[in-house]
Amino acid sequence: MLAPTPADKFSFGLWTVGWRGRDPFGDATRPELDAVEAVHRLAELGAYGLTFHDDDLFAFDASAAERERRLEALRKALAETGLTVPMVTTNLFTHPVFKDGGLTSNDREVRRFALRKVLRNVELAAEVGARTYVLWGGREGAEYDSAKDVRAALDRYRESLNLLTEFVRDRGYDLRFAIEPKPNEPRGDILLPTVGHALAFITTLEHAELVGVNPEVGHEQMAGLNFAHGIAQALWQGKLFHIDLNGQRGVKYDQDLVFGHGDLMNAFSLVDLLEHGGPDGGPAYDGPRHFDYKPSRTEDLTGVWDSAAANMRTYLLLKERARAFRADPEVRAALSAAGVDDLRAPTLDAGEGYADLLADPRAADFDPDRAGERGYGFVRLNQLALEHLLGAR
Ligand code: GLO
Ligand code: NI
Ligand code: NI
Ligand code: NI
Repeated sequence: MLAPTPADKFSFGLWTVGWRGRDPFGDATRPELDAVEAVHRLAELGAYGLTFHDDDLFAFDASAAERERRLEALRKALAETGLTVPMVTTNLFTHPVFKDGGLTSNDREVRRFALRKVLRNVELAAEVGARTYVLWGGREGAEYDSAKDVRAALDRYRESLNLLTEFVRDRGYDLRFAIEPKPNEPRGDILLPTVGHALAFITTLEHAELVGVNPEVGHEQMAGLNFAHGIAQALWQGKLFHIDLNGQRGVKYDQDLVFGHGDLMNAFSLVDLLEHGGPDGGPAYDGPRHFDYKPSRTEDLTGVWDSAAANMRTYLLLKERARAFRADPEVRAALSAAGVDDLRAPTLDAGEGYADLLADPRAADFDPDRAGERGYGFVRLNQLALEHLLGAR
């Protein structure tokens, strides 16, 4: 039960286990990891998918022959292991050309170059059978308010997304886009900083049905937000196309810790939500459980694979704990005492309008002072959750 299998749909970015530990203050602490080796190790550990940026696989300026050579090696490793590529993404952040962004750079020629880079890689994504194309706009933003016309930048973002959805429709690709919000880092302020901003932006697109979100645990927590709440809203709007799981401890730089090594209580609620849907059942999430973490810089290669395994094991432990939480009759009683089920009843009767509500003959019976005395028992419910999480029940 705690041994991951492909049915669990765990996937990893090639840039995660492949991270060499280079940070703004220090050099790499680990050797380069070959994509073929990564595929084999991840498959052995029980993962089902590998994801990558174009530049993770071949150098930014690789020749066509070099690209093909790398791709062929990857295809072979995938065929040998049965690992899939559920998602592909573009690197629009490493090369200096993207210092002011890709799709929203102030430089029009840079924007055209960035769009071509994405289009070419979307072709590759379709070829390797990916169903989701992630757009993380790490450089789309600014450090200085006067340096970026945010409204024009959003126009350009929209223009790009409209072009991309037209492209996949024309080509008949079975591929949807997922925007990954992040509040800051590497830019001082990044456009579409939270799940909420991205969901609102998506409603303005020509083919909004092809665009959803790829929220990352740490990114929302860097903005001080409740990740599980953001995911609940994305599910509610049918927009949770993909997810980046990791750990973050509070409002600070992007830590990319192992899943669960940050806010464990919220990770518990998250797994409960992803696996079971709301308290009444659906809608749950059936896409890849994708880990976007970084094996800490202190780790050697053994530590890399230990940390990869830790992500999956923690997820499965939380899944088991969430199942026990839901099955506990005391929890069910506490949920009902807390009124959690009652929120699902519409506030108005069928066919009732504001006039009926205002004229409700029972209105005089409601005593706000008495209602204000009610204790909801939320703390007791939360303690039950914590005890299940700790394995104390
Ligand atoms: C950085 C992001 C980044 C994206 C990746 C996929 O903080 O999390 O790793 O997830 O580029 O588009
Ligand atoms: Ni991230
Ligand atoms: Ni992160
Ligand atoms: Ni991410």
